[in-house]
Amino acid sequence: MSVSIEQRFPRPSVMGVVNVTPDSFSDGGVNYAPEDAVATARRMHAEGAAIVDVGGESTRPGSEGVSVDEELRRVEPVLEAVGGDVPVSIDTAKAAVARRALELGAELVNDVTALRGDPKLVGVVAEHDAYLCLMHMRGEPRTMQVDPKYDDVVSEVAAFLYERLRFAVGEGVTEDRICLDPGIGFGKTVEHNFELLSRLDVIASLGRPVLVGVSRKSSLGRILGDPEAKTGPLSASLAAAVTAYERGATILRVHDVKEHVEALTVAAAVAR
Ligand code: HH2
Repeated sequence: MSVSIEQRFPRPSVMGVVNVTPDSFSDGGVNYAPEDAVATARRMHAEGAAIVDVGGESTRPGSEGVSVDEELRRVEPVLEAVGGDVPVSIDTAKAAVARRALELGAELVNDVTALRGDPKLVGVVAEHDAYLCLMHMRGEPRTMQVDPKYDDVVSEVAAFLYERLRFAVGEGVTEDRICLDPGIGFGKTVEHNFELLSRLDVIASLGRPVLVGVSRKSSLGRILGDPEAKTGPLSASLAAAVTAYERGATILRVHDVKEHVEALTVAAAVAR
């Protein structure tokens, strides 16, 4: 019997971010060398991360993609070194990268394209019975922040996630392996992002666990008064994570694991 994603990740669980990239918006380059990424992954696990999300392609606004070979070159040595002792998720939209990661012990595939990027990815997830995160993104990273518009961002994101959930299940992924993510910062203004966080219960009412990645995102810096901010500080990230948890988030994707585990432990004690 496989373990459902709800059982595997009790509310709240922390996902640590390890970007094996030279250009991520949030931690650009600090984990680009495999030995640094491995050390970060081990530290995050020791600090209480339920899983560590390893990615080899930046999706920051304006970024271009990287090739399969380059993405594999970045993530493979990290997965080889930690696979087995640190629970790992692979942040990729590419079937070949996901397949290799799952062979090396990854448990979850985190696809920011919600299975629209590579038609072969859904089959890889189904075949390995992996956990899957489906995220909402409007457009693609290169252009997504160019004047995003919605009539009602929350109902449009919810409808999209519901459609992608039905697609994944129709293609053979077990429903209880799937979580959903509103995609904070992916084709959204500051107002859209805060409305999604504020009405996260609508996304949670789709019946699947909700993952939220708001850590260090530019909307946090902008709400604090800098209209040009590219990132947001830790204090703001913690407030956003705790309030997302209170509105139904299960998994919080974060860069500062220790601080988020501490904040969420307190929030959970209050919620109980
Ligand atoms: N955000 C980023 C990347 N992957 N995956 C999910 N499920 N949800 C998110 O909100 C999310 C994500 C962007 O953050 P980061 O990894 O720090 O930066 P970059 O894409 O520049 O590597």
